[in-house]
Amino acid sequence: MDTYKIKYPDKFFLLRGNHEDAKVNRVYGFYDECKRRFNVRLWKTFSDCFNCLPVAAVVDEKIFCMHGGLSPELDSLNRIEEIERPTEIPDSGLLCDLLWSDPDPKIQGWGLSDRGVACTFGVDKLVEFLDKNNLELICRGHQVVEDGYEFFGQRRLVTIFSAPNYCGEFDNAGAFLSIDESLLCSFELLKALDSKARKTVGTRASHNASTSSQSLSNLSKAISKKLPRFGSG
Ligand SMILES: [Mn+2]
Repeated sequence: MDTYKIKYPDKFFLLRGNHEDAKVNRVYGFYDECKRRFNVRLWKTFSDCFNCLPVAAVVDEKIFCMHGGLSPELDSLNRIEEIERPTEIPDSGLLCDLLWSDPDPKIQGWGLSDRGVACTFGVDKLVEFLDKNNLELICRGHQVVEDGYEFFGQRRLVTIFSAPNYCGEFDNAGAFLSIDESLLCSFELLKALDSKARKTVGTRASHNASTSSQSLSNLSKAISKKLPRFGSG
């Protein structure tokens, strides 16, 4: 991914996730992999790079993207521009929430996260924030979802998870979202291997690379042009 950024700096954009943080990836494998394949200095260089990564993006003024989700401290997008970089990810506050929070269909307002860090938010907070800021959709990751993508809150938020069979322990499909110039959204799916196939090839499974688009055309009737619509790709 970093190589793409170097090769196409004006056309390729990476956002920071909660694992782009030395405290976290020291423990969850990235440090060990750097050390095993190269050296600890490389891991430190990556950490410096991660501390500079942007934390959110807006596609065509309508689709708000981040890794985790909303924050009670986020009243407008300007708050994000005030975050100074480079920075580590603090244990609480706006930056922490953007990279760690999750939607929760069972609550209203803000809730405590089972993760023990950041918060959860209900549909009410989602709709309130989007409407106030003239945005249509939040696009985020951070949670394994069975089909690779999953809607929340009347399709005002979508969770996208691109790694099929996450860690070799889940049967989830992977997905990525394509958005065309008219903001027509379509999902490309990476199918999960079933457990039998996974056993045969082991955890370094090469996944069925064929992708298929998912038709979600019923939404496109309701929304006018130049707003995010979900259709067949
Ligand atoms: Mn995450």
